[in-house]
Amino acid sequence: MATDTEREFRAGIVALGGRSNVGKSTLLNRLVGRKVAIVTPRPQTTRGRIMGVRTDRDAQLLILDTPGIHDSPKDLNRRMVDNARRALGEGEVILGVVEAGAKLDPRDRAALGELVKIGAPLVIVINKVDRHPRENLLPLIEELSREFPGREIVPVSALRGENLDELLATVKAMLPESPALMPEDEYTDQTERMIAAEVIREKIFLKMRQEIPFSSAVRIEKFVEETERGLKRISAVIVIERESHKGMVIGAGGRTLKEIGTAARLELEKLLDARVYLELVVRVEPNWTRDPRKMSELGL
Ligand SMILES: Nc1nc2c(ncn2[C@@H]2O[C@H](COP(=O)(O)OP(=O)(O)O)[C@@H](O)[C@H]2O)c(=O)[nH]1
Ligand SMILES: [Mg+2]
Repeated sequence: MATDTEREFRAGIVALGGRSNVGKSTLLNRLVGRKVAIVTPRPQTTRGRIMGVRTDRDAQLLILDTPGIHDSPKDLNRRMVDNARRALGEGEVILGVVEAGAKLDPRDRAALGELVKIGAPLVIVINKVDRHPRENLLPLIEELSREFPGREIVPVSALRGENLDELLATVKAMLPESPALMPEDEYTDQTERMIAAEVIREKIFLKMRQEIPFSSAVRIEKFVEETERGLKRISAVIVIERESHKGMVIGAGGRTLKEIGTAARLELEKLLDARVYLELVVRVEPNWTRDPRKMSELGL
């Protein structure tokens, strides 16, 4: 019988790929067991590489979330796709996430085609099975196995946490034998500053319409811990591109900005396990989405 010390342990980097909005970030949060990546109903929410860590008795997964691969002439979007490609290149296993449906979405086919080219072992994950009738699943699996022969295909619902055990077993079997790569209690490589900026950005995505979310960013200017009071004081700037957007983000009597701030603060208090004092201001920085230095300073 195998004793604990004989049992093999596996560890490695698992990268999530696929087009925007298929549920990569939701899947990451599920696999980690807590929120490490922001999620919204809108595409292009994720901008950079975000690592979540899952440690089990038999394996440790360093899971990389990536922005969706998409075509766009915009500098900001190109940078997001570059970030995605770089992170995907790190994957020892790639999870190619597609959406369930009666047929394979052509955009998912294209995304999988790109992921195959990277060359790392690829698992195809059919997500959102909860949204579609069961009888659609088999034809979709057949279509995928015809087009991408020899690949493991695992249907899941990231939202409901369905069939993740099968996905985990499949992925673990593909990882190399290795001791843990991160401390066991670590769940992300993001700093609290980064988490704060992302959560504020999520609330902007949820509150604002049109292109405002896509052309805004968040800069944390101050992050002070008052440990003895269990308080974190955060000052953040919402960076937007156009003067005409300023009034919309602030809202009549400052209402919209206040709602963004309150939603962000409440969530941050949970995530950072502390009381949070959040000060938010809006600043116009024309053309930041075209300025490489600004973009990297804003975490892109
Ligand atoms: N019904 C359903 N919705 C999901 C599932 N996974 C993700 N979503 C939703 O799809 C949208 C995009 O999710 P997100 O994780 O941000 O996608 P990403 O752009 O690939 O990272 C959000 O509204 C999620 O709540 C799922 O398994 N079932
Ligand atoms: Mg995402």
